[in-house]
Amino acid sequence: MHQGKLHRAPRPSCNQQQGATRPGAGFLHADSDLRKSKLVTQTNMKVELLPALTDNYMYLIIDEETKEAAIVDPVQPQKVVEVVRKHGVKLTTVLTTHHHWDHAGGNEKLVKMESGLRVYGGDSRVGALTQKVSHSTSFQVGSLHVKCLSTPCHTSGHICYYVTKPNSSEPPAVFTGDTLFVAGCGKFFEGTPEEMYKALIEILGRLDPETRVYCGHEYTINNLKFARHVEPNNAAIQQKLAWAKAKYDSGEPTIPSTIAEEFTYNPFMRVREKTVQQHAGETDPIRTMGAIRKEKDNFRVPKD
Ligand SMILES: N[C@@H](CCC(=O)N[C@@H](CS)C(=O)NCC(=O)O)C(=O)O
Ligand SMILES: [Zn+2]
Ligand SMILES: [Zn+2]
Repeated sequence: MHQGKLHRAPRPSCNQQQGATRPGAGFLHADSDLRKSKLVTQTNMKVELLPALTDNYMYLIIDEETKEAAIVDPVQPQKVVEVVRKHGVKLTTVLTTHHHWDHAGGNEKLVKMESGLRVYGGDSRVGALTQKVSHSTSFQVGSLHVKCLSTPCHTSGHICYYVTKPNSSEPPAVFTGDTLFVAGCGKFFEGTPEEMYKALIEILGRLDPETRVYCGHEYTINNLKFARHVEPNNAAIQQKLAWAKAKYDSGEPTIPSTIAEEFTYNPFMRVREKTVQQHAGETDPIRTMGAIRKEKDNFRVPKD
């Protein structure tokens, strides 16, 4: 049983403008408490995955050299403050992927709880914004280097954050919000198939293939069921789905993946493949992108 076990609560879609502390939000917390956090440890950088709301993730990024930290999409500020205390690090930076309430809805409260925060984002609609960024804007979090990647489509101001440690052999990390999910992508609320093609294939697709992908939601199982519908004979999809179901059953995240892996099972990263184009009845990758996104918008996810 994979359907409805942890994700049973009804939830608003992410484009609705709501406060993260709206009345009646309590029903979401039980679900989020069943989901385990996870610490990814490298020599230079730690990433703690923090489940939030029903299926969102916040990410605490720690620079091991300076113990300075950044938080990605802190929709539940109280949880963030607790984890920052637990690690004994100095939180200086908020990285906001986009203005939707389930990502940016905690910013105002967090800046009241922790003073002196720099709040980055690519859209004036982001709450408590102090640093408006655009494509290739770069800055440091301690000794870590952060490069902003503009990926408009889900929203017009969407930013992905590419984090590296200069002169390190360890893999980089990219925080992709609602642009790239494990095995899927965000809905095209404010953009076109051409823009998502550019985001997924030309920007994210050209990062170091070993880059770890940290996305905004735990949608992996549903995404892989759609991927299987698009490419029924793709063994990478079958394998990843079996693995994701096992993870889900133990409450563990299916995140991160890598850019290289995404090219093997994510239909939106595979729009140049004949199999995906044939499914869409198209011969052009951008038209294929538009067609499969439209199909997924109306896809009824099977029980298994
Ligand atoms: N289909 C989503 C419904 C929620 C939704 O619309 N999520 C937004 C991000 S907040 C989205 O872009 N989803 C991508 C998709 O459904 O493929 C789910 O699996 O729960
Ligand atoms: Zn979202
Ligand atoms: Zn969104």
